[in-house]
Amino acid sequence: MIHFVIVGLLVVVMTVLTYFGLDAAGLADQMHPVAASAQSASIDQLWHWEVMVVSFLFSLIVAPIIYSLIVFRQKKGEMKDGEHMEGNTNLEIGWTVGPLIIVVVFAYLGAYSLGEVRRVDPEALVINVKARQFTWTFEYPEYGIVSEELHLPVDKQVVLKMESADVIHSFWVPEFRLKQDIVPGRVTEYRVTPTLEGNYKVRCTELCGMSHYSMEGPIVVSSQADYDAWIMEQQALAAAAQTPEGQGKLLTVRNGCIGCHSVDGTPMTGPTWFNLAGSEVALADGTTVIADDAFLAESILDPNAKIVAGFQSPSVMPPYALTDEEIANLIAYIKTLK
Ligand code: HEC
Ligand SMILES: [Cu+2]
Repeated sequence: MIHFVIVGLLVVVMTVLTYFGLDAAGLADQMHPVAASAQSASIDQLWHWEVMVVSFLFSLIVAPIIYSLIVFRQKKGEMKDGEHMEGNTNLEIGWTVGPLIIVVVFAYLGAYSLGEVRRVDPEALVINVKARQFTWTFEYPEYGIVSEELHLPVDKQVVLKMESADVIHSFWVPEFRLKQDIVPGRVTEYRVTPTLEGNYKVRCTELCGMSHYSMEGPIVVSSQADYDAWIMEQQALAAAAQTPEGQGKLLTVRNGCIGCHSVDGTPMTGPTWFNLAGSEVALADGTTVIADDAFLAESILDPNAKIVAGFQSPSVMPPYALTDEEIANLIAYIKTLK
């Protein structure tokens, strides 16, 4: 009997030590980045209970093993076999019912948390998200705005309707605690109510190609007033972009070109557009070509037709089906980059 009491105490002590050890190592509650959404509360709570139960189960197994190894080891000169035992009904009932209760309780907590996370606000702000290698584009259908930054008003539910232009991506904002895959051919939803003003980042968490690591986008959660001001500013910018060059610039955001091409000479996945128009471009096959309108148009419509020297063949750039007018606007814009 005394053994049970001692082991019981050891389990309790070890549970506490394991929990605080995990916490100190940044694996329990302290690990989290700041919680910035209404949805994070129930998720953090669930995680908290899971780490507690994990600490207890770990101790429940390890403490008796270590205790038995030390206390019941074979004494010097002792040659007998151990006592023979067969079955223990109480133990079997215990290890069936105990885990059953834990699983049922966590199923309940999990379902509760999922319900909280999915709770629909019919007034939610709708934003369309386009994910493509390797950029995020956010479209505000109510306002006719397209942006590379996701601006959200605080304390208002937003539903992101997300689509992929190519492969599977995943929308993850650690501070919001939620993550959702984006699968080609489907629209997936991500519902969140930001509760803390600040700057965050969306990261793609689905390995989606060469520059997956750089598939990040800024998120700004601000007061309703700042959000409204941003919307007005974006609307003004969109109105000012009625020139071919302006339209072209918008197209480079909308189509994710700037995820691979810089406009200021910075090296990225693709060649920079800075000083590109009219220049002599060395190609992978050893020849050169002048970057005139025809070359630029061909490069956009059929990237594999001519590969720029120093880049992979086949090209990592996807072919774009754009209208003649869109191509002309893009070229007009690229020509301004000097
Ligand atoms: C996934 C990355 C990626 C995206 C997105 C992308 N490109 Fe490219 N692009 C490249 C790479 C890599 C090359 C060089 C290889 C080649 O010639 O195809 C290239 C080449 C080009 C060239 C050839 C000339 C040069 O030196 O830059 C043009 C023009 C161009 N891209 C325009 C565009 C436009 C316009 C878009 C958007 C509609 C776009 N690209 C989207 C990666 C990309
Ligand atoms: Cu991705």
